[in-house]
Amino acid sequence: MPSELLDLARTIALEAGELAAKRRREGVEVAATKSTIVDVVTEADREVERLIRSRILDARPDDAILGEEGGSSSGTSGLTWVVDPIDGTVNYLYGIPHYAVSIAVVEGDPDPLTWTGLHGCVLNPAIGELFTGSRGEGAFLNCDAIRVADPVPLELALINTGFAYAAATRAEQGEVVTRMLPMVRDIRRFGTASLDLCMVANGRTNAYFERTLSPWDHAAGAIVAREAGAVVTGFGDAAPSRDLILAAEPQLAARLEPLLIELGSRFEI
Ligand code: LIP
Repeated sequence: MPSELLDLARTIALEAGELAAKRRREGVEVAATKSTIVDVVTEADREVERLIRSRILDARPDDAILGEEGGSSSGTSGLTWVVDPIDGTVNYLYGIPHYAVSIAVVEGDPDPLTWTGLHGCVLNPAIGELFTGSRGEGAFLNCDAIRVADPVPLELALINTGFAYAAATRAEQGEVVTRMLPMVRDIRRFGTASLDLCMVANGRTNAYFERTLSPWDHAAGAIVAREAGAVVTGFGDAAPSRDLILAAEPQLAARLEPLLIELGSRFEI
C-alpha cells in the first residue's frame, strides 16, 4: 500500500510536470497577485493544480487535499495530499529552469506541526529531476539513492535560504543573512523551497533554512531530506512550520539552530 501511494504521487507529478513545462514553452503571464504585488500566480499554477486534484480524487476519493491555489478539501481516510502545483512560481514566470511540482502524502491533521509525512515527490520538469522519499524507505533522485553531504564545519558550509514576499520580513531576513555570510562558505537563494530541501538531501548544499513557508512549500521536500539523513526541524523541538524550517546534516543542524537564534532570526512574523 505505501508504495502504491508513492507510485501514484510520482505518476501524477510526471503528468503535472509535463503540463507545466508545456505551458512554460507556450509563454507564461501573471494571472493575479496574492499576499503582495510580488507574490504571483499564473494560469498554469491553477490549471496544473486542477489536474493534480482531479487525478487524486479519481484514485483516492476518501483522501483530503491541501493545495496552494485551491485550498483544502476534507476526507475520511486520515490522509491528506499536500500539493504545490508549481513551487518557484517566480522562476517559472521568468523562464528560469528551476521550479517544481511538489506532492506529499501526510497522515493526521493537515498541520505541519503535528502531521506525519509519509511520502514526498518533488519534480523539476525543466531538467527531469524527480526526488522521492517515503518514511523509513530512503530517498531517491530518479532511480539513485541519495544522502546528505558529510559533516562540515560551519565555515565550510554552503547554505541555501529563501525570503518571504513581504518587504518588512525580507528586511529582517536580509539582516540575518548579512550576519551569517562572513561565517560560512557562501549563501545561495535558488527560489524554490521544495527543491532547496532536495538540494540538502543529495548533498548539493550543506543546509537550508527559511521562515514564513506555507505547508505545501515544504511538505514533500521535508520527507525527501529526512529520508536522506537530514535533520529537518523548526526552532527547538518544534516540527518545521511557517515559523522555521531548518534542514541539514545532523551535526551542522545542531550548530545552526542556536546560531540562527543568536543572529536574530527569531523576529516576529
Ligand atoms: C515560494 C518558494 C520560494 C520561497 C517563497 C515562496 P511559490 O513558493 O518556494 O523559494 O522563498 O517564500 O514560498 O510562491 O513559488 O509557490
